[in-house]
Amino acid sequence: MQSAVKQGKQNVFVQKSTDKTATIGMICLDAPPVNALSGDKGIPQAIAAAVQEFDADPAIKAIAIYAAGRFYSAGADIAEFRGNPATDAAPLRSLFEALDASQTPVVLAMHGVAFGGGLEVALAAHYRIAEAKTKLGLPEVSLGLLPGGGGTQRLPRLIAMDKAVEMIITGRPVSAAQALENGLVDALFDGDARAAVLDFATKIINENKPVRRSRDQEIAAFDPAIFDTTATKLAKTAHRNPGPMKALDCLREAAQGPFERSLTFEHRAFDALMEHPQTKGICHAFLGERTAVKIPGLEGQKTSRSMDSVAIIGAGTMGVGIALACMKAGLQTLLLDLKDEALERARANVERQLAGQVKKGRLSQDRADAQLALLTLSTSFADMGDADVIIEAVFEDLGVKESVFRQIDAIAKPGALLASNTSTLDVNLIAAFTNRPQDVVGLHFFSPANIMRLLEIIRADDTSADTLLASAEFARKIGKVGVVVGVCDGFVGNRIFEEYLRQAYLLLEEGATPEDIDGAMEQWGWAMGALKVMDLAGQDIGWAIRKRRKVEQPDRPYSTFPDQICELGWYGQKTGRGYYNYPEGVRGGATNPDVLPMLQAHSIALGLIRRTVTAEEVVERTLLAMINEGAKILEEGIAYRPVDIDVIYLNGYGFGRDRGGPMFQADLMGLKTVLARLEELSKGREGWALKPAAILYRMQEQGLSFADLNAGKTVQTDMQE
Ligand code: 3H9
Repeated sequence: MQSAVKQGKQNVFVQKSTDKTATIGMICLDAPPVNALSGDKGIPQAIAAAVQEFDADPAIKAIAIYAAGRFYSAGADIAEFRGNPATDAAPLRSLFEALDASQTPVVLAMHGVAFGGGLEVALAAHYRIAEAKTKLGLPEVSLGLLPGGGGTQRLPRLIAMDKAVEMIITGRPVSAAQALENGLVDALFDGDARAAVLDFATKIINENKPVRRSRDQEIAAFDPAIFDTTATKLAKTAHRNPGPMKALDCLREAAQGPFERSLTFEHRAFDALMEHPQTKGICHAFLGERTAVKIPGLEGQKTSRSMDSVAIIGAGTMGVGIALACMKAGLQTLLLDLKDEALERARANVERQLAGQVKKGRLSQDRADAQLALLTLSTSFADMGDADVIIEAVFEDLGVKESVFRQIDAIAKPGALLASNTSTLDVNLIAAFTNRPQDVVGLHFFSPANIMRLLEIIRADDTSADTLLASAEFARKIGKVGVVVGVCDGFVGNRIFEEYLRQAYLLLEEGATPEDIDGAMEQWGWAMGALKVMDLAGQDIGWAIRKRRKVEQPDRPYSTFPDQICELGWYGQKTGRGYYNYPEGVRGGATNPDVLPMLQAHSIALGLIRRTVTAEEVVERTLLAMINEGAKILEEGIAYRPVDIDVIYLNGYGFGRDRGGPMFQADLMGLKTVLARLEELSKGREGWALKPAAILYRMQEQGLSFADLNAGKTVQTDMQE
């Protein structure tokens, strides 16, 4: 067999493979890391050109497409979705046209992952084969999109309509075995994709198989009721993600045909979604989560430390949550506490939580047992000497932390990662309790620590680069989104949350009810309104912070209304009463009828005439407060990039994924509007709290958006100018 007749562009390699029987045109996609079909890199264009060139060559009897690397393809390049559908989608669409036009049979081999546009290229090929472990999917709806490369039109021509609806509407991939069974692929293979595609192409030549275009196939008979029943199911979530319902419309059109007409319908629907602000928000979230975990200046570097065992000091709720997360990741987990009773309670809690997961079918009994076997409990601090990572999760008091860190310093092995789970204290002070401040970092988990994906990694002044890399690796290992931030009161998340809450409380005083506030936020996209969050977290925690603030920041007064709630002992869910009542069996809380009269009296005492507060006002004021504080955080260098703040809010605070995060929202509003609204509001009641951050003015002068800062542009200071 001869080969390597011709080599093509950078990420697409073409060659002819000739044996006794025939010549096959080979096209190999090689674009690490995920073989995304980047139009900017000319990938779909190069494949299309190769298909056309091979098709024009009478010696070539079949065209074979396959990919090199970890897997076949993750689909279109999401980073190139700039909201300009005419140009963003054009290169891929030309490739589908080239495949449809080919008079030479095209065979395509998939391995590992075949997603989105990648699978759509396969659907447009004439024969498809998949390596036995491949996952095949059209996950576009999870980005707020729909398969816009003919996927909604070709898939139901290859597999039954109900299966196509299921795959496209849920975005869930199918296994290679399922794909074979439902007719999505023609054969499975083991091993090398190049060899397999060559074999299959040789076979179709030998068997004289024809060109077989999916577009020409008939949709098999099905029950049309599937569209209405699916639409009813989707109606509940359509306001959060427009993709699935639009995809369903395209499938409905496919059933009407003809292909060309319904394909145009699909393209238009896809193009409209590309410009939809919620779709943009979801795509920003996807890429943001992969950006925010990278530490500027340390990209591509790895720690040499091992991260296989962890010791957690403090067996309270947080300690148990962290332990569960570590056990799930397969780490040897040692839970330490001074008291046997605390450890007994912790073990019972761990067992209860694992049993709960088994009962819900989320975990097998075997895996639960295996996780439990990783847990050791001890009252002896000496046992933590071998741990790779030590996490302190004790009472939030500097004196207590000092005593714990002095013991850690005495016992921990050299090179161990020493972490505090403090949410409020200065990590520099904590690091100074040890003789190895370079190894000390803050790891701020969010409750429940085994569920919430966010981990704020707090770099203190002396934290070494390798300690940051080790912390990022640890976060990745236990399935968290680890975002590095600097030291300040509340770090990034809680510092912004405080300003957001301040506005919610001011609005309560001005006329809103808790239901007005939470209803507006939840309708807009938050998983839970601010006041319900406080009821869930425990009002006493916020009360303690406000008492501290009163002393530390007397010039930044807080509403005293939440204090009145706390004085009554209404700490929220744990006491059965807070802003809401929590009777047995009522999920999410019921109206607390005593709150409104209390608010009315409070407003009178402040000399305020209560007014109607609209949902728009609630959303705008709280969001502007977040954006403004986020801007200050960037100005101070506490967060590296605006997208880090977005990712913190998406993963730790229930900010709606379709809303992309507060800084993304600022760009949607436009800096001019943000500044104008902040200036206006800063003239009003307690306006000091919304005085625009200086950086916002500089950004406006220099024509910069937050997206520009994410892309690496910097804001010039006056000194630099
Ligand atoms: C589409 O196809 C539209 C078409 O229907 C119509 C067109 C007309 N693009 O997740 P990982 C990057 S829409 C660009 O950490 P894993 C990612 O940012 C697309 N970049 O790896 C990261 O970058 P970095 C439909 C992408 O092994 C790196 O690759 N497709 C894309 O855990 C590694 O990613 C999807 O929705 C992309 N499509 O998981 C699939 N995908 O190196 C989305 C990844 O800078 N992707 N990157 O950190 C995935 O589900 C996972 O990435 C995958 C790999 C399972 C593929």
